[in-house]
Amino acid sequence: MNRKIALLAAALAAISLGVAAPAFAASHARDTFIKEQDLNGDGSVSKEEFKTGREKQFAGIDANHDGVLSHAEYVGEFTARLTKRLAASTDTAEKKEEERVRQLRQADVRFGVLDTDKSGGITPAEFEYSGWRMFVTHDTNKDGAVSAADPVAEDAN
Ligand SMILES: [Ca+2]
Ligand SMILES: [Ca+2]
Ligand SMILES: [Ca+2]
Repeated sequence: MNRKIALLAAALAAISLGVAAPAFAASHARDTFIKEQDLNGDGSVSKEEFKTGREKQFAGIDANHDGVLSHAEYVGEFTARLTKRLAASTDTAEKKEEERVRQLRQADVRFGVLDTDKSGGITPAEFEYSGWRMFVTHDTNKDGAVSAADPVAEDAN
């Protein structure tokens, strides 16, 4: 192979990688979504399954059972899961700390997004709204279920 062709091949490889990477990330996100929400294990997340799962999740986060997720409850529940995940990770202590800080910052941002009316608490309606937006994003073929049959949207992540 002469040098020009080799350069061209490398450039083409870089381009196709650039196109493939977001799709891969999106399909990874879809598959994680299915793994987390597919309660009966048939590989597809129905609307009913998703609704049941989200209600359970809400109840699990609402530690004081007042029907609203406070910032402390939301971040606290996330921190507990994050701590478990980091404990199982083989990364260096330094990397884990970096990841912990980054993830907690993201959880803080997510709380702000979920709390659409900025009341300082997430209501069931707010939680449901964000859930359905996520469901609709993944259900790209609009058949009312999220499965591997849904082509991944390039901009979903
Ligand atoms: Ca299912
Ligand atoms: Ca609460
Ligand atoms: Ca679908």
